[in-house]
Amino acid sequence: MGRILPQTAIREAPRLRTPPMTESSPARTDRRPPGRLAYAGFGLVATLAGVAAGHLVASFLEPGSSPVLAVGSAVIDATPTPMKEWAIRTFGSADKLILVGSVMAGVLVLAAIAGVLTRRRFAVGAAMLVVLTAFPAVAALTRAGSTPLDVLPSVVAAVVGVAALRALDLVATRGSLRRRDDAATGEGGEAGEAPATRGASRRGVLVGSGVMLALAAVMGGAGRLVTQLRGKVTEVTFPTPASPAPAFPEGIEGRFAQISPLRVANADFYRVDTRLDVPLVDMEGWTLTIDGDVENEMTFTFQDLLDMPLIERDITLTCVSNNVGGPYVGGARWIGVRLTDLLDMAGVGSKADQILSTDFDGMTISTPLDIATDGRDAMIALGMNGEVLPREHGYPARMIVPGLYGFISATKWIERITLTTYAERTSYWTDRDWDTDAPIKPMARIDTPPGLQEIPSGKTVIGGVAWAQFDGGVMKVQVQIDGEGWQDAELGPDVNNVYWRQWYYEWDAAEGGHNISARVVDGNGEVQTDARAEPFPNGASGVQALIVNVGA
Ligand SMILES: Nc1nc2c(c(=O)[nH]1)N[C@H]1C(S)=C(S)[C@@H](COP(=O)(O)O)O[C@H]1N2
Ligand SMILES: [Mo]
Repeated sequence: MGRILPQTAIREAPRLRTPPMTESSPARTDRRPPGRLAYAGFGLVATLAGVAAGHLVASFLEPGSSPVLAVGSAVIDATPTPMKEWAIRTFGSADKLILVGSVMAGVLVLAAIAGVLTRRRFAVGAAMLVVLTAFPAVAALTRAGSTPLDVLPSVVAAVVGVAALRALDLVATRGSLRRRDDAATGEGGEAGEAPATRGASRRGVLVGSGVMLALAAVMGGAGRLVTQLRGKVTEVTFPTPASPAPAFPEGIEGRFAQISPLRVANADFYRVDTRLDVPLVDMEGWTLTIDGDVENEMTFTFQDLLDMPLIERDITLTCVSNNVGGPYVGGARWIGVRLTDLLDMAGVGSKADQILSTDFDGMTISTPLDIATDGRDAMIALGMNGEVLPREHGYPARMIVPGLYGFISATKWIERITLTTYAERTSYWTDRDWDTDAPIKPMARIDTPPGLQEIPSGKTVIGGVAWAQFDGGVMKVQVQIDGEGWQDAELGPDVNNVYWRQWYYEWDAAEGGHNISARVVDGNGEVQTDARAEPFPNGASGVQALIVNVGA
């Protein structure tokens, strides 16, 4: 800054248009050295190439150490709770996509600036690229459970990015040793007509950029493929459980297709966690350790757990971030080992009041010990709906505690259970001010009719799912139309009192706008509260209200 640069004759050179080139023209060069815009493009292309190379390398090591994912994860961890809530509320399950997109957009803007800086002085632009890749390196290294190797993808990204930038710069300035002097005059290189020797091969630049973009796409795609191939799980045939679940009843989704299926298929099950990638934990080599305030520290392999008496249970899992009427809830059949069987083998000491579970990556979840051991079927689940857990849902093992929101109970990719106290240790979400004890609040959800969409008048069905874990389960679901009296809905089959229940209400819809609400009444006759609460800090409450437009 502040350096006054001498003007050169180039700046005042007459503006001659380059004559149109023909295919046979020997001088197939555009003689103007590329301008800022072109260099911004070089920055983008080089950065994309670097990021893609880093992504590919990461796919062979730890996919989460891929530069963009590492930065994204760091952003997630650093995001204050209210903003996270806002993102989940505003973007729903697309929140992660939007996060990664924003990170990428930010990176590309900086990459373009780095490219423009390169035009004047290569070292400056290159240095900026290196600084840019230092962020993911630091992010990857500071992640819980990271290894020094996690820095490699960022290093590769930096090296490939700078090399690509250099290559594009060289192609652009081929034959010119003085270009940078010209460029240093400011606008000169852009507006002026340079002698042929300084000319850049526009075709060379375009071809070079195109090749690099193609390489970036191939590397990015290959990285995805490698991760997918590595994502294959080891199939397991589960032995007959010592304590099987009763036969599963047929839901009413066959009659009313808009109502959620009684059992949600693994591929359709909601997913909520702090990760941007799908963790690749191997069943081979995986162990579960129980330590802390116990008589015997114990470690189990997957086979050890499979050899224990297994329990099979139908349990509805719910997320504390679920809004009234929201999608983060689902019922499935879980198979695994009773948590208290494991705790009994380890021998819990007298001080502990918290089960602190840790996942493969060091992420922690705390569960109240008294609740997890009060007789409910808390379990280390090894299977979901008859198959091993999908990677998204915790393969090879996770905790499930009926009646508690997932954030204080449902640790996926679990590797350690530490018996400790709330005074001594805190966990990921409680560090972010969420409550330590949060039973799932009873709620009815309307799945049909869809809100904000016109339905034809006449006979129709209002329906959905409802849950009131413990508290005697779902006794009734009631529907209210246009503020009139609450009417009892018909209930689907009763699975158990920790499982959701389908419901429907036949309605003769008259033309016009209507206001529809639904609420659950639990087994103790307790009516779902209509007091509105946000998800933070212990779960949303309130009665869902829907406006339905009925056409002619
Ligand atoms: N390791 C790990 N386990 C986790 C989480 C997480 O972020 N990391 N999220 C929890 C939350 S908030 C919920 S609601 C459930 C969701 O489980 P699902 O994704 O299988 O539906 O997992 C829980 N277990
Ligand atoms: Mo959650």
